[in-house]
Amino acid sequence: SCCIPSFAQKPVYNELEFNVGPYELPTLFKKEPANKEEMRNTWEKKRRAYLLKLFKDNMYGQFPRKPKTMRIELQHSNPQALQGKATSKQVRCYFSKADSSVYMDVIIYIPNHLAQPAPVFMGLNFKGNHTIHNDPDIIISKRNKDLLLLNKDNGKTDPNLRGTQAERWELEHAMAKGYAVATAYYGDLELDHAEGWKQSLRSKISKELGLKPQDWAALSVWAWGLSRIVDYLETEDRIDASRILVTGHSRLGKAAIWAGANDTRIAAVISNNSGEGGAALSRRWFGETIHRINTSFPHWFVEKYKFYNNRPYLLPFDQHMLLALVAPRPLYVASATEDLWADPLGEFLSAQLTEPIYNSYGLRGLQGVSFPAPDTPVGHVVHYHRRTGKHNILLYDWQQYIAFADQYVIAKPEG
Ligand code: GTR
Repeated sequence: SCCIPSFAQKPVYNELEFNVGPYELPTLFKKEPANKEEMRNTWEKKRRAYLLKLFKDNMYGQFPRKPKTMRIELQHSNPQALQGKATSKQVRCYFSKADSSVYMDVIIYIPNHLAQPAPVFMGLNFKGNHTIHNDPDIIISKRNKDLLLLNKDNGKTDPNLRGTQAERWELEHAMAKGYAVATAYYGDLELDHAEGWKQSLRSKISKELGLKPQDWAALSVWAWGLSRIVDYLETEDRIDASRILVTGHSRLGKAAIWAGANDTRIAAVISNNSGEGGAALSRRWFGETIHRINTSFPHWFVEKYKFYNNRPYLLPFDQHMLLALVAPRPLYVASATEDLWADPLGEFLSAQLTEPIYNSYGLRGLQGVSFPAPDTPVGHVVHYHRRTGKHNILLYDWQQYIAFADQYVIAKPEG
């Protein structure tokens, strides 16, 4: 038709604002509610569940319940970890009674100086628990070795190096600020390659959960794992389970948002450089595109999502609607200046477009804010920043997330 841009002719990757062209986003509601009260009502009673279903059916796949036979076993604990500043605990979550190979190892650090239960940052890690710090107590992930042996890690995995991802976790900083940190290796849930699902819990326990392996996809499996970490955190006396923040970088940021959308026990969502398939608008043809992501990572989304490769305009949603599923809980979206692949402007606009839903709860997000200069956090219950530098999660990012958590998750003020 006259108004539908011909996406088929567009490059599968674009870094020129000029090439974005016009696009029209679907609206949060089919029929604009008459007032805030009606909006909030419709959102809670109908629209939210409907959108969640659309995201499941067309993009991420199903998000099953907790397995009935899940059990948690303590593997190791150290009350004097990190030079006495924290207590560490390592637990193994078994998901199936019948198959003991289906498990996820969770490590948690809880600050020792707190008189009350700790709020907690929870997120998956890329390379194994032993890479988040050089703490010699951390059990080395065996599955991470599997990935190396399979030669499917693109040279990124070194199972022998402790602490190689420490700058992405900043444990000491979190402890000093009074936050616990909980993480698990995402490969425990599903190894990140096209055939990973065959060895993963997707092929082993889908049936127990009433699904077929192809009813969900890797991002849903990772997100579901985050919900299982929540199950564990709810059993920890020294954790304040009403203050669980989910965080994630890049593909794990996509998983973090999807977990937060599904699991309302999660008190706040932090998306670090999640980009395409995460916070960034899909119709805005900038950086990575649906076509490109489905080609490089065919296992991340359900088969049906490939239909939208060159037809994002036919999607019944866009990613601002995913972010809106986090409302009214605090939401932080962050980009990096050199990370054009993740489309910083598309991430900002998407976060800003959640505003009507937050407003209907009497809260303020990114209303009236323009795309900020680098290293300038903006907003209220919805926050945004664009760190100077590359695609990564660094101390600067953590500092902003912790300040945000202090203000909106601990103090919980209005708007
Ligand atoms: C890229 C992918 C992005 C992002 C990133 C990451 O290759 O295209 O969508 O997920 O990987 O996870 O670091």
